[in-house]
Amino acid sequence: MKHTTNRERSRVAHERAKRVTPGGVNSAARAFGAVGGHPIVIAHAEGPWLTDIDGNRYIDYIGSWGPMILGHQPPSVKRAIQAALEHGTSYGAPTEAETRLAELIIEAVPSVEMVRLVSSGTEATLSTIRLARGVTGRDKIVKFAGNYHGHVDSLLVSAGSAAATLSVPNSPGVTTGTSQDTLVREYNDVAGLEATFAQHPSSIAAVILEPVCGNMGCVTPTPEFLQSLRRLTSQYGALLVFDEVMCGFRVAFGGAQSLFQADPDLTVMGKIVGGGLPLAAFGGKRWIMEHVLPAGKVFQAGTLSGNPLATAAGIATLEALRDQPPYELLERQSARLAEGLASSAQRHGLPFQLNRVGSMMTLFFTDQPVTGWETAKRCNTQRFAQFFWGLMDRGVYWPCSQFEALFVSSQHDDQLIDLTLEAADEALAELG
Ligand code: KE4
Repeated sequence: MKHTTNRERSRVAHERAKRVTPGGVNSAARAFGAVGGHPIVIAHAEGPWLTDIDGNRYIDYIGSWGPMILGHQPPSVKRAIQAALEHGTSYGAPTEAETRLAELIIEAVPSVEMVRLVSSGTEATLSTIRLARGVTGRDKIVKFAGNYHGHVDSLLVSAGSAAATLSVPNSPGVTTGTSQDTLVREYNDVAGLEATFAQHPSSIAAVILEPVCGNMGCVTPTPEFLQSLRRLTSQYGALLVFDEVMCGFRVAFGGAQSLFQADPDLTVMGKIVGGGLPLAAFGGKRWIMEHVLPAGKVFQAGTLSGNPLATAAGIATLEALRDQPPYELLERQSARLAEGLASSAQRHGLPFQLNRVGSMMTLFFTDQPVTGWETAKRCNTQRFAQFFWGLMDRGVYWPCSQFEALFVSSQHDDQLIDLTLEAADEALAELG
């Protein structure tokens, strides 16, 4: 595998960026904090490829942290954005495209009857938490360690993703007053959840989780856990919120809830639904959503909500996923990648776990099954960092943290999977 090690222009660009932007990045998740070195600065992306400003090409397994399920610059999405651009970029007034996208989301996601569009996953989850509290008149929220729901104050408690990666699961600036209403439990811990509801029988507004977790690395819920979530929230009058920002439209067109035949009250969506542009959404049962202002009294608003370019990208993406579903191809390619990684790690005598749901997966460097944060946090993150750079030097761009998922796109063909496995085998051999 060709070695890519000259990244001088990226290094200089990052030094310049650090003078004007905290850490030289506009999202902490990109800072390479867990793997050392400096981020690579991107010049171009097309299909499954990223090209950095030093001219190095990488097979991309981040896909912008999930949105690029069709690869970069899918022609139909690009055309839709260009066509929308002819009519302007933002009006601050309703458009038919917003209704069209809402109708597509309702068609795709089984439990969703009504939708509000926003500009980021964080905005979608904070609006959903406010709605749950407004509808139930209750204060407490249950979340799970290692789950990340964006940088919402009340949910930045034992959070995953960059919060876990950079060891600030409880960020400075989140007040005691805010976090006191957030109850944190271990993912997949049914007894813990039962005890929580028994302790707080009438003050829990909602339980929020990633129904397929990506933000402590990929972790799947047990059937018992999923059933207990619905049983307990219904029994105690709390709302069940699926944060499908990452797994929505990813693990299936209808997201994790369609895969698991689950029936949440509210669903948070993002990433894929915006086709790579800033758009997210929250939706759910009509009787709940009709509490959102101006239909109801729970405040929610946003200058760029339902932005014409972003709705065009979202519509084109969801129509592509609906009309030419890539999920069988994604399953085939992802299974090949996972099997290849596992046999390489085995051959090199490395303790590992590989968790996968469809085209999102994580290779954990640990000898015990990863079922929640208590097990995820025991991974060998130094070994992960070495593996990351071994791949990077061989032209494969992996998530820059053990506590993230990687994503396969419809553009990752057999040849690219083979090239990836060749690079991974060499990188794993170096870890022994
Ligand atoms: P954004 O505000 O980043 O659009 O969405 C927040 C969010 C909410 N819920 C889930 C399940 C998520 O995964 C995310 C964002 N995911 C991270 C990556 N793990 C985004 C990367 C970043 O923060 O730059």
